[in-house]
Parts: sequence; structure tokens; C-alpha cells
Amino acid sequence: MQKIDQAHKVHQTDFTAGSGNALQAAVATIFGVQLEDCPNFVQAPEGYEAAMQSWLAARGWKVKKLPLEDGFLKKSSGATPGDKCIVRGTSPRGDFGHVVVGSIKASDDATSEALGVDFWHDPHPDGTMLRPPLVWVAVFEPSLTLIGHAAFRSFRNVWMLEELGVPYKHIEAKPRTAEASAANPFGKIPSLIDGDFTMYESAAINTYLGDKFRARPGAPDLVPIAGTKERGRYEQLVCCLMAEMDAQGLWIHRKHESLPQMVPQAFKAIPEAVTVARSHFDKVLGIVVDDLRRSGDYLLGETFSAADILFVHCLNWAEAIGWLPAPEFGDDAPLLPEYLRKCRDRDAYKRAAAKK
Ligand SMILES: N[C@@H](CCC(=O)N[C@@H](CS)C(=O)NCC(=O)O)C(=O)O
Repeated sequence: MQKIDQAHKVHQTDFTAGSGNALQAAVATIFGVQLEDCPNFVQAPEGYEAAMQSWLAARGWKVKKLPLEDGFLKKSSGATPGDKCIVRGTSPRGDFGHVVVGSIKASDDATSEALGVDFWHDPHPDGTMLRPPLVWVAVFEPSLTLIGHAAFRSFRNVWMLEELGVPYKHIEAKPRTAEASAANPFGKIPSLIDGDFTMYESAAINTYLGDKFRARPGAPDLVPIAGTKERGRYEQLVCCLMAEMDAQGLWIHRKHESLPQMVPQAFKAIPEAVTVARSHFDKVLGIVVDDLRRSGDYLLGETFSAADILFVHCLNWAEAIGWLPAPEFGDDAPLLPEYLRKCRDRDAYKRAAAKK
């Protein structure tokens, strides 16, 4: 799950028996950072587990400690074969605890309920790893879970998460499935689970993610800071795209033209409603394109933002149902195709599109 750099192996510098910094070096190894970029968790006043959780949370991860029995853990523990982990056992240098980096190993016997662990890197330079008994493994998992297949509006959130570069578990559920309904009272997708907090609404999810990971090292700022004029403009665009373009335009087409063909018992074809929706879509598109022309390369100016994610998704949807190019393109004909080309050319867009 982690994109571990096989060549990045960090060694401890404090060899005090039972309270050295092997854990710090093991975490730095797994997360690809230098020793000094990672706290010495065992010295944290709140305790090493709490200190690790808060350091990891800022990076979108959480840690789970799983007990080992005779060196094995149960498949039902949720550990994934191949994932790097931290293994706690006894030091080969004396009667005190030590940790090394390991990796979860599937059993050779496919019917076995047990998972093993391989040693991978000893933070101690002598490389002698651990003596039994092995006590626990610490496995890492993303703190976020996104529910919703990328072929639907969830695409907006997959793209956002890929832009931010934060880890996430993706449950590729379709609408009205058990997974969708468990997280959203409407049974719709997408939903996001962040620890004990669950939310739905694709645009609100992206604003939450942009705010939450603003200070994350290396993450781009995709949502302006609350209370600024830029944020006001961002919120205006999001509400306009959601209420005018999505709900009063594209969704009416789906509800009264494409869904009635697929599930006639649940949806009614109303051609007049679709005609009105199409002309509203064209009008809204003209207004947003005027905005784009004034603002520069992207909707908020020179830099790409979560507003572009929403707009491009709506444009993709419009294109798929034959609503592009719209008559309102007029003199702006080259502007929108060029804007779309630039946005779709982003690596994060391509990664999200590959999940459709
Ligand atoms: N405004 C919501 C709309 C969510 C929505 O309608 N999702 C569709 C899939 S794109 C869905 O789950 N539809 C199932 C249904 O309407 O029952 C959002 O943007 O998240």
C-alpha cells in the first residue's frame, strides 16, 4: 500500500538499551523521510503510540498494532500481504525490546487463516534483526476511505485525492449498494469516511479535503483559505456548478432521458424538461466560460483548483451526453477545448480516469 522506496533504509543513532531510536528510524524508513524529519516517538510526553498517530494523521495515515501469536497474525486482522510493517520482538543484544521493519507475508497454504512476517530492515547497523518471541506488528493504513466508483460523480473526489497525493482506501461501490447506503442515507455515491466522521456530497468532500490537507508537506493548495475573497469566489463557483449546471442541467437529462431508458419502472421520460435543462446548461456554461476568460488559465486564476475539478467533471458529463460543444462557445471556441486539454493532461486526472 505504501509506495516504499526499496533503497531508503534509515539507521538509528541512539543505542540506549530499551529506549533508543529504532522506532523513529523504522518509521522514517517506511515513510521515505530522513531521521530528523520524523520525531523520536519514544520520548514524546504523550507516549509513542499517540505521538505516532498524530504525526501520521497529518500525512493521511493511521497505525494499527496487531498482536502476534507464535509469530503469526490472523487474516481477519485486515493486514495485507506485501505491506511494510514494524515488528516488535527482543533485541539480539540483550533482554530488552527492539523493533525492525518487516513485511506481511501470505501463507504458502492458501487455505490458512494465518499471515506471517518477513524481516526487511534492521535500524540497528549490526543487522541481526530480532529474537523471539515476536510480540506485535504495527501496520499502516490510510485514514481516509472513499466510497464510490470513479465512473460516477465520485470521479471528482478520486481526482482531488490524486492531486493532493494523500493515501486513501477506495471502495469502488456503485449507487444503492450496501456500501453506498451504509455511508449515505440517500444510498448515493460518493461518501468519505475519515475516522469516526462520515460525509457525502462530492463538492463538500473536496472542500473538506482541500482544507484538511492544506499544510501537508508537498500537497498543493486546491481550496482557498476560508474568509478570503478567493474563497468567496471559489464557493460561488462550486454552488453555481452544483446547483445550476449539475442539478438543473445534467441531472435533469439523466433523470428524464437516460435513466428512463434504463429503468423505466423508476424514472419517467419528460422530453420537455430535458429541453429546458439543456438550454439552462448552455446559459450557465456561457457564464462560467466568461468567468474563465476573465480569470486566466483556470477558474480561480493562474493556478488549478478544486473548482476546476468540478467544472471539468461536469464538462466530461456534458460531452458524454452530446451537450458539447454548446452554442454558447461562440467566439470562445478555442478557449474551452484548450482549458479541457490542459486539465485532462494532468497526471492526477489520468490516474483518476484509469479507475473509471
Ligand atoms: N449531489 C450529490 C449527488 C450524488 C448522486 O446523485 N450520485 C449518483 C451517482 S453519480 C447516485 O448515487 N445516484 C443514485 C440515486 O440517485 O439513487 C453529489 O454531488 O455527491
